[in-house]
Amino acid sequence: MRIRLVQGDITKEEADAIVNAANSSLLGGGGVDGAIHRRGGPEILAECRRLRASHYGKGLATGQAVATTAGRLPARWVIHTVGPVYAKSEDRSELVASCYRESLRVAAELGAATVAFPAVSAGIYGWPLDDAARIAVGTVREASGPVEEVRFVLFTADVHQAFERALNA
Ligand code: AR6
Repeated sequence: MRIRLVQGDITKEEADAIVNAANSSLLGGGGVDGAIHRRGGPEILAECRRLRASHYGKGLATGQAVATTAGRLPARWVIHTVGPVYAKSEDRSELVASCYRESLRVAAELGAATVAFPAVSAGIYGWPLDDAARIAVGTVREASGPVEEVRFVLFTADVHQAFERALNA
């Protein structure tokens, strides 16, 4: 699996699949989730509602991932995953790793060769950047499967630098 770092807006990324740092409701929110729904249009939310009704009445569990089409986005699919909220009192890093692994598993099922990830849990959910980057890079490095390229699309310079440090470590 080739790993690339990009600083930019994931909603503009031409990848087979882009990953959304969603919440368990699957009904949208702020951050990258808000940007994906805004730019992708109402079809993504309509599909999320259908998924909720058919499979996730209680919400999508933290660490899991599920795909919809990508509406008006240049990608073909959006893979929605739910990262954990950061907590000092408890080590939830395995749940962050699970987001990357499960998203890659869903991507493989879809036949996606290129997958773009944001820094899951590193925004509103409060994860320290270096820690979030280390888990993301470490998990993808250990992953195997048919996905050919993973692109980390980092919105701001500080997150991009944290991922650079993790990649060079
Ligand atoms: N492209 C790429 N990355 C982005 C973009 C974008 N367009 N916009 C923001 N980021 P966050 P979380 C970065 O908060 O911490 C939502 O309300 C952002 O700078 O989007 O997992 C959901 O509904 C940060 O580095 O996700 C959940 O309730 C990274 O994406 C909650 O936030 C993740 O920040 C999830 O929180």
